[in-house]
Amino acid sequence: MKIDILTLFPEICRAPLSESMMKRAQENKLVDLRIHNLRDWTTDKHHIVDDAPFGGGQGMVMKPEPIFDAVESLRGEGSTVVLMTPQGKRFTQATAMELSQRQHLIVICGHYEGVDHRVVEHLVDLEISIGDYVLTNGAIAAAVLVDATVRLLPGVLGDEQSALDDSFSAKLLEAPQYTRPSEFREWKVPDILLSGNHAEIAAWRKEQGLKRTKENRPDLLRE
Ligand code: JBZ
Repeated sequence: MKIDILTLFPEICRAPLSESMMKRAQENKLVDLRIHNLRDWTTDKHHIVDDAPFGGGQGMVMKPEPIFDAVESLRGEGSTVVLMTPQGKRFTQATAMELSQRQHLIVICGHYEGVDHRVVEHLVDLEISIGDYVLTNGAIAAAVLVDATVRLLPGVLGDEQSALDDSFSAKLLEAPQYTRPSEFREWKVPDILLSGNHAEIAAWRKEQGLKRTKENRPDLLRE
């Protein structure tokens, strides 16, 4: 899979996508990830990427020309153009699974107050938001989307089973985990986990997962 990220702040995406599993996915050629500075597609002397909104209002809006030029220079037959925006559809595990089937993603990061709407109307295939909270910067959202998508590519996870085992694929939260020491500051690990009885451990985990889901994410049980 090929992924191009377009942002005014490439360093914000670079670090989180250059470690651990994402690093290995790139080294193993499972994903070809390129992070571009949108300013590279400006043609004016001052490399201007934003301007005041028509109709008035606070802040600045991203100009369409560098975004169109960048996407048109990068896109091909199998490209999907995604815009990270608070006005987008909510990103879920199902979205990550769909995106992981695409050949080529071009991810445009929103900055400032937003992007000229002609980008949405005439260039973008999907408008996506990672959640209902306010970010200053679409590059943070893009790093989240790319991480969640790339880890689903065949060969990226060490254990092929672990993608299917995850909370949001199973629609139930995971049970608590413990490691050594079995006693820490007088707090003991549940006896059952030290018992070696795998059937009872599995039943305990199921029950604990359900309990946590009821407490923390009752919305998952109503879906
Ligand atoms: C996103 C203006 O640029 C932004 C600002 C916030 C923001 C995005 C882009 S994308 N939040 C999200 O996915 O939640």
